[in-house]
Amino acid sequence: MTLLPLKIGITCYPSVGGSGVLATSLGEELAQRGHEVHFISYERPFRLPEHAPRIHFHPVVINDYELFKYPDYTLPLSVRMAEVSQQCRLDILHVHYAVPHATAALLANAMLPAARRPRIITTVHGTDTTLLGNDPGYRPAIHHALTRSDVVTAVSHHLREETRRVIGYHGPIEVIHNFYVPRPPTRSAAAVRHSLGLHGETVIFHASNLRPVKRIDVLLETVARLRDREDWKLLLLAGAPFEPFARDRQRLQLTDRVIVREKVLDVEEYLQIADIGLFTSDTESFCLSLLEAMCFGCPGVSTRVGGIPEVIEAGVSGLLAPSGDVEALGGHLRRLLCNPAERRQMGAAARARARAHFSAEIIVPRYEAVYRRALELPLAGGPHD
Ligand code: GMT
Repeated sequence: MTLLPLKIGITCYPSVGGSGVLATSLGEELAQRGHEVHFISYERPFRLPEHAPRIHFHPVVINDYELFKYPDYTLPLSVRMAEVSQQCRLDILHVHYAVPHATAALLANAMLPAARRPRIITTVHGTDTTLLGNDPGYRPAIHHALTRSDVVTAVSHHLREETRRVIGYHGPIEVIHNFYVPRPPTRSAAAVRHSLGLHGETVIFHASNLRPVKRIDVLLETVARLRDREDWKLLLLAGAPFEPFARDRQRLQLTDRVIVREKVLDVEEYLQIADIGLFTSDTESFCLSLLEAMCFGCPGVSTRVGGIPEVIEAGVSGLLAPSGDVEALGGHLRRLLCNPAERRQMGAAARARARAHFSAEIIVPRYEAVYRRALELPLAGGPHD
């Protein structure tokens, strides 16, 4: 049976960050599979191609009225969602990161006649549950939004359990892991190494937004444990200013060892020269950056937190250590630095695992199945909403 293509609205944070990257890739993949995709956000997602067939972008205009101490995003977003749903006859509105996107989607549906309401799919990504879910100013709103969504998905089993525990939401949550589609780098590996002043060093790779949960202090302390004679550099792609950590880098005598690049958009340029991924987060629902590194044949050394054990098979595709355990993390790094053969073997296993479990071919059909199932459901809420 041939299934008709769907009209799908996607709302996400457009800036550098795992949930936005995932949502953008999903939209691109859906459009390539024949669906019509409408992104609704305050900015064009940074990885969204300008002229791709069946991809549209609808900006949300936010006015900064003097009478508001804080500009409001939720209401203009909900109005835009309602307009796009009505004009483009959306079947599905898929919101990534619950706050405030899921609430705005519910509000949009309440503004629409019943026949024009898209089904609402909410994907929780991490801190919407683990951080904001612990804030009494947000928790009841998140609980309400999840309860009223047609389908809720989470990016790991761990996040599903946390959403139940922290938010107290006990409805169904489908686990759909992250996926990643690398883009071909535009420069050669040799050109990138040259631009970074690298010679034969092994490259330890880290990319994140440097928020406290990423434990950049632990990351720097870990590499500081490596013996001097080992030939390595840490390449740190920072989605936020590195300046607050510059003193630590100096104190630990790492100035020559740590290369920082801020606000990098073309992450693949650097991933292609990475040898070992290093991730030291206190919590992580999945860790898309770790998967990105795995796709480039890079074994990960990481903390055993959150959903990370669902991504790495410890001892096969990477090595895990307890949260904050600088000694253990440093030991793992040293092991991979000193054993290139083992490193390459684990890297190959990491790449194979990424392909087998976290590729677009595996993950995107799972979202399509969720959409088709949601369309079979009676409209959530009903006309009284
Ligand atoms: O890691 C961040 O702080 C960014 C955050 C986001 O919302 O963009 O990432 C979250 O979503 C990613 C995509 O699902 C996950 O891979 C990250 O693990 C998750 N971050 C946390 O749980 C801290």
